[in-house]
Amino acid sequence: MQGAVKHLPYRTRPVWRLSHTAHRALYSVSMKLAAIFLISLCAFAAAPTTDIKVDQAGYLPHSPKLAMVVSHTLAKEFSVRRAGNDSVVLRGRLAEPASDPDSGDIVQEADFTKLDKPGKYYLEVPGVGRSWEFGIGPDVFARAFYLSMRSYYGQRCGTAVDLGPEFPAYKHAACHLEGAYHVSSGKTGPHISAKGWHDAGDYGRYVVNSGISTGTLLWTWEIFGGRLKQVTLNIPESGNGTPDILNEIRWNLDWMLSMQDGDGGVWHKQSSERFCDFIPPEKDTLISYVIGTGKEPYKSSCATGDFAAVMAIAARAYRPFDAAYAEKCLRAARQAWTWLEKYPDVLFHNPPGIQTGDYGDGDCADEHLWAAAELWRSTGDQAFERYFLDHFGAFRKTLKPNAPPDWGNVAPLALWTYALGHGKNAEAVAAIAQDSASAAQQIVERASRHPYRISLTSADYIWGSNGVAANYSLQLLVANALRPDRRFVETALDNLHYLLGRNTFSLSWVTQVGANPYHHPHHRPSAGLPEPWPGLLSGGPNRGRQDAAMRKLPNGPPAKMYLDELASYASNEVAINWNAPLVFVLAAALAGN
Ligand code: G3I
Ligand code: 9MR
Ligand code: ZN
Repeated sequence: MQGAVKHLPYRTRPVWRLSHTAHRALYSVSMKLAAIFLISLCAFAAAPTTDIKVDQAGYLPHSPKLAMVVSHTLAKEFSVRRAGNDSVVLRGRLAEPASDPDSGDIVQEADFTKLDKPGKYYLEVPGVGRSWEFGIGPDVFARAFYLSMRSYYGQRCGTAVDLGPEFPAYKHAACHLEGAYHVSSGKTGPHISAKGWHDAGDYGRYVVNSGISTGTLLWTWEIFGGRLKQVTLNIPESGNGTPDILNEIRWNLDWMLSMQDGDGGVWHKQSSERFCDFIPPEKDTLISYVIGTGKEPYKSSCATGDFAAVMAIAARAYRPFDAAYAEKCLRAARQAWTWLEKYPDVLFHNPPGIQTGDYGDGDCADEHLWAAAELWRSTGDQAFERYFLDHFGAFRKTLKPNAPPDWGNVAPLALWTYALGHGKNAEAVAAIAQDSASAAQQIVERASRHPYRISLTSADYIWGSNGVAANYSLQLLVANALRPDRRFVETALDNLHYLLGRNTFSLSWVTQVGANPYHHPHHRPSAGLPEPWPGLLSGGPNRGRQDAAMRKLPNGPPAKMYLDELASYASNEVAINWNAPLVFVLAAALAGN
């Protein structure tokens, strides 16, 4: 265009000859229009495609870097371009297509591991399009860590919450300030309603799920604390001399402590009789009941076991910062243990009239073992170690490649804490380390054959499958702590890449993280906001399709059984026990390597 104007000299324009100034003005306007046209053309051509799947947070400089391409054209090549100036920084060939039966996708890998220069990039595949932007750098997961750990502050019950100027509309007034004993609890009258985190998209508080969530976060501190000490979460306690991750965890420990009865037993949950509507927490006026089993001894063994384990870890974690609090936690743990010894098999199921979360585990022997192991690790007392050594053998089989820990299965945590704490019985420690390494090895091998490089099996696409993926990462990272192996860490990061966008939907499953995050979690406080509260992991694909929205979804491959819809609580709710292993793997990734 410029050339065309140039080779028509002014003089040859007889009819509408313009003054020099007018011509310059017209020229400048036409150039601007052309530029706008070209820019909009580029922008149009450059809209990212879901066919190229990247971790939208990014990749660590010295770790493997893969993107997955799913296209019908079966492209051959790809390039990586620098965001901002679009220069090509690397070209490569796509791998042979591989079929993934879990998603039905034909996947080609793009390997750009060689690229280790920090920066912002995107992938381009001729005939397919361009990817969302991602970073390479040692700190690419810092923001995701900050938001996902800070999301617990957003889940706080019993206080006003305000995410501050960065997230102006994200606040709620103090909620659920009054509690009462439900008839099933064995007591009557008012009960204080103290602190805690809302479990998920609902406002219930459940000790079993709080247990594994808080335990996982305390382990995050214990294992990666060196890297986390300085991380501020911008919460009300920030700057008080205690690391913020411990400040946040304490909010929930305080609620758990309030759930212990005078005899040491711990009630299973505190919630309303039914789930409230989609209203902000402070508008929920349903009575918040302490709910028990309905008959003697009213408290449940699984809740009491989890409680004992978590309070024992807390005793270790808070000792350097607040010895009196640590002591209080330890005392509570010991009392819970005593109760558990007396009542090892009291199961919980929702009593009549209660429709909220059940977390009804059919066997509390693993919670018992976890309590013993954590109490031993914190106190060194022989009685706890003896219990552990007498019972751990039966649980060795839980260290397997297709069942990472979850709220109903805490036996692996028991075994690991004994080994991580250098238990006195060297044979037991060696056996646990060996079992863990061998399971991790098998996960690595399975994942390396998976077209998406993830640890999930077809059977793992259950309610909270994204939590399963994150817990595989936890399992691999603990195995790495026991028997260091680079591949364990890399496979753990592969699951993180899956959660942050390298999946069949090209969705980042953490709210407000990445360029293409999911938008509609089943999360009451988020309803009606332009974007959901930040840092929340979606439950993810669920072949069980246990909600009405999902039942309308034609049955298909399990990894596709997901809806980014508010109504889909079985695939798109958020929960503290899924966010916790996400925080764990993000903490591992924080240092960058
Ligand atoms: O483990 C089995 C598996 O072996 C089987 O193949 C599969 C078939 O569907 O089911 C698996 O069990 C499922 C289990 O989750 C897995 O953990 C159950 O069907 C499923 O009903 C169960 O769902 C639980 C759900 O509550 C319903 O009770 C979820 O684990 C649990 O995370 C979820 O928790 C809820 C709380 O109740 C209330 N607050 C929100 C929270 C998150 O959605
Ligand atoms: O909101 C509830 C969610 O937290 C639970 O995980 C889920 C399953 O127990 O139930 C949700 O509540 C729904 C209820 O079960 C059925 N009616 C619709 C409710 C959602 O508004
Ligand atoms: Zn509340």
